[in-house]
Amino acid sequence: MQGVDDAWLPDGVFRQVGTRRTLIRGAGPLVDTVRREVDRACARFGGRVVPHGDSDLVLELTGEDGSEAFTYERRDGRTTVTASGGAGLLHGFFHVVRLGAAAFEGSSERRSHRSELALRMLDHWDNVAVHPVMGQVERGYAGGSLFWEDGRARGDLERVMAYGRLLASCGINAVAVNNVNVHETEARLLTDRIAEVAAIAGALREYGIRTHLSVSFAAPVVLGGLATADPLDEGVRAWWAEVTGRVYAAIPDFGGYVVKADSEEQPGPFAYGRTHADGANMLAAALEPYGGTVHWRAFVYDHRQDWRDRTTDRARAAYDHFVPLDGQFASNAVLQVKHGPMDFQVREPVSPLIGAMPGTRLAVELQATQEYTGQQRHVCWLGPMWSEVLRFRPDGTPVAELANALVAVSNVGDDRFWTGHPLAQANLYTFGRLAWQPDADPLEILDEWIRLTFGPEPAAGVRAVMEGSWRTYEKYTAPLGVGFMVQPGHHYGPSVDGYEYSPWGTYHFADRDGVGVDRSAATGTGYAAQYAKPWAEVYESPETCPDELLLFFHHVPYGHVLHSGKTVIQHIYDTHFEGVEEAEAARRVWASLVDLVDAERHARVAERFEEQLRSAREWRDQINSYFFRKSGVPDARGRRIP
Ligand code: GCW
Repeated sequence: MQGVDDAWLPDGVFRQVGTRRTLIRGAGPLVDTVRREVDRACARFGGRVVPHGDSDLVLELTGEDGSEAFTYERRDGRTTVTASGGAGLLHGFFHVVRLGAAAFEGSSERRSHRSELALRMLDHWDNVAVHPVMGQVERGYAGGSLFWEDGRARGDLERVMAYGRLLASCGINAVAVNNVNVHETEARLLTDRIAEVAAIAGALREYGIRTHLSVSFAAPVVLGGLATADPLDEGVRAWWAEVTGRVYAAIPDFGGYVVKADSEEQPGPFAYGRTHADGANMLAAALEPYGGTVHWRAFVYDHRQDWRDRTTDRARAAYDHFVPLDGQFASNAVLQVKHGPMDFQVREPVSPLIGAMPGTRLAVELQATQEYTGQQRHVCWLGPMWSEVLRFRPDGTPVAELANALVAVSNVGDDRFWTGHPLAQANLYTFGRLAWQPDADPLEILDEWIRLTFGPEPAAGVRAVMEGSWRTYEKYTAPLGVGFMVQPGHHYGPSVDGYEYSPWGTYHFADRDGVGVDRSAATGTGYAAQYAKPWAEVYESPETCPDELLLFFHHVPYGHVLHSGKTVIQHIYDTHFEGVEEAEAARRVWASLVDLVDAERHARVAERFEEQLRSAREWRDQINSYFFRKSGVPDARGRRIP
């Protein structure tokens, strides 16, 4: 598409398919999509689609059961993909594309590929109307919305289709098209504006992506004119049933609703003395006849707490609210839990809610949009963090196996590079690939993304810039899992005490003697006891708690010695100096790639690096000065702390 970056699908990636003879068998909308893709590649590179006979590549649909699985094999000089569902054929096609030349060399046994997680979804926090404080995309760092423009769904859906193509090629199969904070205009998407959602759904469907919608729990009152939104009220239930019927009339393969209720001012069942299970189940009942699902978010906490009150702990909230409801949720209600107990910090423990509700379907929510990880001005590849989350075993079983769905808050907008920072595309890609195969090595995914996006020449340099970027970011920002210390409101840049005396429940409690939050059961908020063994014990004591989470779980003196052998205060100084040095080194590597990367992409990243460096130094100096002034302990290495 003119003027828009082709991300990890530049033309060259299709060369191998495009120079060969391909036989396509089967019929259906997604087979048509595959055929279009192959035709396009052949038009560019001189191969052709053959109706029968000799071929290098066979793409065969053997049925239509909706499955996303496919088989792949190479034998006697021919590569064959079969699938029993159109989506499977599409995934198989992109598998061949990703393999490149390797798909047409040697031989490989027939192997079946299927996604670990049935639902791999992006939640867009897009508003239709530009919000006065949050802008069009809440926590968006890539321009305006891809879906909504000038107060309505885009007329030209070519870009949306190109987006669907990118998503399908990395394995994503669902998108929620509006913000979970549902404002007045957006509430209407459910009813009188459903045709706009249907238009977007039509474009995404071309690539096998299902559309979901965030709805307001108060819709029966706000849109329906009812006196109540009580989930047990018959009139309310009938209203939802009827409205949902109309949604499905417009979008037959509609995925379902996403709901943020009783959270940060959004309406919910508490107003009627009902539980979250009552609320979710009402919507589940409305969706059930059509096979839809409600994603009910567990991000429920008191955002008006008194900072003087040391007994309330925001980290405890989701578990305390939801665990007592285990077993009460309908089978098409999915509890959507943020991966950490707080809010997408650069380092958090895995939420203790994950694994604690065996009788409830679970979606784990990640944040691709870099709200707390550099806002797409800093390079911060999140693959290693997400992989750690997915591999974590709360109680023997890894998170990826406990979850039914993996969701990420999208980092995409109408920016020509999709994600503002071109290297942030890797987060989108990594999310899709990890959701498909959660035990994949994230570094292999990164290499794959680099190879597709940049080709071989700059690969080693790009890898050097990106592979450690999350840990680098962690080093120069809030230390040892303590979190926040960001500017209130927009959350960019340092402000150590920015939230310290606020109602948001995100404190670090630094004083002249020490820092951190005591979440032990023995002397603190008891949060550590929300975990099953062994974690409850591991986190309970500063002796066994992993260094990187120490200040999340414990308030310790500055002289406390970490497992690394350093004191907490020296760790703070050292990591902050190192983090900036690492960012400086990454910038130099990027500069050296100038002749190996296309000019515009190179320039955009180079420009972002200037800001990253400025900001990283700001972080280093504020954090180091703050803790030097509080503690009075000098840097053992005598470096200058302003
Ligand atoms: O992290 C916070 C964000 C809010 C967001 C909220 C949520 C959509 O600062 O902007 O609102 O989380 O996840 O609901």
